[in-house]
This record gives sequence, C-alpha cells and structure tokens, in this order.
Amino acid sequence: MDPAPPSAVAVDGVASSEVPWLVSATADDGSGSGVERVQLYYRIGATGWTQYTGAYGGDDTSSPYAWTFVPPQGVEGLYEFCAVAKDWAGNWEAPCTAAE
Ligand SMILES: [Ca+2]
Repeated sequence: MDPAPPSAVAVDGVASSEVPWLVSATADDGSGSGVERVQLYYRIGATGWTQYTGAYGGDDTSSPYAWTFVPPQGVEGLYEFCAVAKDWAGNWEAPCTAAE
C-alpha cells in the first residue's frame, strides 16, 4: 500500500534573454512506490498555472527531471514554475498553488 502522494519541487532556471531555459525539478516519494512521472507547470504574474506541453514539454518519466523551456510569451515577464509528481501507486501530488 502506498496511500501518500509524492512531492516534486521545480528548480528555476536562471531567467535569461537567451532561450531556451533549462528548468529542472526534484521529486521524491519517500518510502513509497516511487516517482512515476513529473509535470512542469508555469505561470506569468498572477495568472493561473499552465502545464508546459509541446515539443519540449509534457510528462517526464525518468530522472533527472528537466525541461527545455521556451517561454511561450517571450522572455519579458516573471515566470514562475511548479512541478507535480505522480507515484507508481497512482497518487498525484496536489495541484500547484504557490510557486515552488
Ligand atoms: Ca507514494
């Protein structure tokens, strides 16, 4: 039994005018079933979180967890990142609230 969700934390890449950015995340499931996948979310300002998908996005199913992030709205603006993990027992981490 593994009732507990895993947790993932996005590690911001250095915001730069040179794209793409490399955004990575760490994920851990403690003594549970293990991390099955990690998703990257981003937001700009106070907007809602959007999952980063597309050619370089989507679910990362193997560690190290990292994404080649092409800022969808250009390099201007403050991007915040959040990662959400799922474990092999099917438990999802709670959706993003604050940047992490
Ligand atoms: Ca777990």
